[in-house]
Amino acid sequence: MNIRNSDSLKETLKVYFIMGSPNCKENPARVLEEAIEGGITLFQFREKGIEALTGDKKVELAKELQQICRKHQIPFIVNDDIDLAIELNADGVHIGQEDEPAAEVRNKIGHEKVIGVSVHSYDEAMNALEGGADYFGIGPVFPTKTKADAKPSNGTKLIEELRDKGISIPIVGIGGITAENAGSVIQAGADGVSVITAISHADSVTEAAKSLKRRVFEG
Ligand code: IFP
Ligand code: MG
Repeated sequence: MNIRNSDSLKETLKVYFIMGSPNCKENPARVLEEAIEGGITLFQFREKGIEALTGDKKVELAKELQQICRKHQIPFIVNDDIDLAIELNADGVHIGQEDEPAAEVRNKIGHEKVIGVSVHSYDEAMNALEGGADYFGIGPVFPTKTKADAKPSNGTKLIEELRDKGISIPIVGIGGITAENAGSVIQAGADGVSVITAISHADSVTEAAKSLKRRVFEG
C-alpha cells in the first residue's frame, strides 16, 4: 500500500512517537525499541533543543533509528531537515510554518514521500492542503513544556473546525497528550495522537506506548 494513501496514513498516524536524543533519559535506540514493542505506529526523528546532535553525529543517530524502524516496519519521518530526509531516503518529512512551503518540499522529495505540516489556523491548513500536504499536525492541544516557544494551547478547536468544514485529510493532535486525554483528541476528529514526553520520559516506555495505544483505539 502507498504510504501516502489517506486511509492507510490515518492508520499509520494513530500512535505517532516523536523524539531525538535530548528527549531520552537512556540510549535513544533503546527508547525507540521499547516504544515499538509497546505498539507505536509511526516515528519522527526530531533532533532539536538543548544538546541536540548536529552534523555527522546527527546523521549517525538518524541512520541508527531508521534501521530500527525498518526492522519493525515502522515508517520513519524526519522533522524539518529536508536534506537529511533525502540523504536517508526517509519515508517523509514533517515541516512547520517557518520551513519551506509544502509545494517546494514536494518538488525536492518527490511524490512517494509523506509530507506532514504543522498548522495553527484554517488559513494555514488550506495553504498546506494546496501545497500537497499529506497530513496535518495540530497543536498544542494541551499545555506542553517540550517547546519553549510553543503557542498557547487551543484544545481541539481547530481539529473540530476542520472536520466541521468537511476537511478529511489525516490529522494528528500534538502537545501535552497523555493516555488520560488522548481519547478526547480522537473524539474531536483526529486520526491519531503524537507524543514526545508521554512516552520518552515514562518509567516504562513500553507500558506508556501500550496505554496510549489502548486509549486511541478504545477512547
Ligand atoms: N506536529 C508534528 C506531528 N510534529 C512536529 N514536529 C510538530 C507538530 C511541531 F505530530 F508530526 F504532526
Ligand atoms: Mg519544525
